[in-house]
Amino acid sequence: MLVSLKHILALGILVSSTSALASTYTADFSGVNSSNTSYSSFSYSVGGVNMTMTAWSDTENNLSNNDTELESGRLVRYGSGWGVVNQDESSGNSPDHSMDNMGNWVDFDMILVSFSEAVTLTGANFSWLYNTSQTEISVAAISGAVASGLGGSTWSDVVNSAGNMWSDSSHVSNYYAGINAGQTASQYWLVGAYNSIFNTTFSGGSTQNDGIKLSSIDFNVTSSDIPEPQTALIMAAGLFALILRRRKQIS
Ligand SMILES: [Ca+2]
Ligand SMILES: [Ca+2]
Ligand SMILES: [Ca+2]
Ligand SMILES: [Ca+2]
Repeated sequence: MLVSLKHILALGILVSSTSALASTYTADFSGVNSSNTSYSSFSYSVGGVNMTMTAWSDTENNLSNNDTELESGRLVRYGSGWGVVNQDESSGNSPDHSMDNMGNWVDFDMILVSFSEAVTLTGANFSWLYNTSQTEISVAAISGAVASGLGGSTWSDVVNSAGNMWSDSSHVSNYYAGINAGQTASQYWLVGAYNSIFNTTFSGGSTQNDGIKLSSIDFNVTSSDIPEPQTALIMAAGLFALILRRRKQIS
């Protein structure tokens, strides 16, 4: 067996370049066969990453436009996507049973996705849209403290808290919205109907016409288990030393 230094170095470079890539996953909810079933929370798992989803909307206090504090709602399956039925809505009404910002009271529905490890959301797909040309979504990466304190907070509190790691909005085109969170990784993500309070770079969205049903989420995991380039090179050097020693022993 001829193993040259060149081969070992090539192996090292291959390992190091592979390890720099994040693992990409799609949480595809379209296969969840539970149409018209409502949940206070729903757990899902893909590629060893677990996630728990809950629904939130600013519906606390009176039935009015002044009900700005958050309380939990219901996740409801319609067809192959998730809608949100908040405390001021009834499940039979469309588009209220979607994840929306429409209705008598301007309540902004969002889903909190709690992951078992830090991830970076990169996109979301929708199985249904109220409006195919003017739909936007808002997304935020938040700390665990903010996630566990949503009840009684306002969306403004969430955006302005120190635990807001990243937030912005994006257009939905062909039932897909890209999420450009860069390198931001978090265990806790909010995804929901467009709310301009989350805008950072985004502008041009329109509210009170957004209703969506979430069918899948794309995310990256940059695992600490993946060897760093330096580690890979040290491993390659160790392997080279081992082979040299064996060749010496043979000769
Ligand atoms: Ca709703
Ligand atoms: Ca509504
Ligand atoms: Ca409200
Ligand atoms: Ca809109």
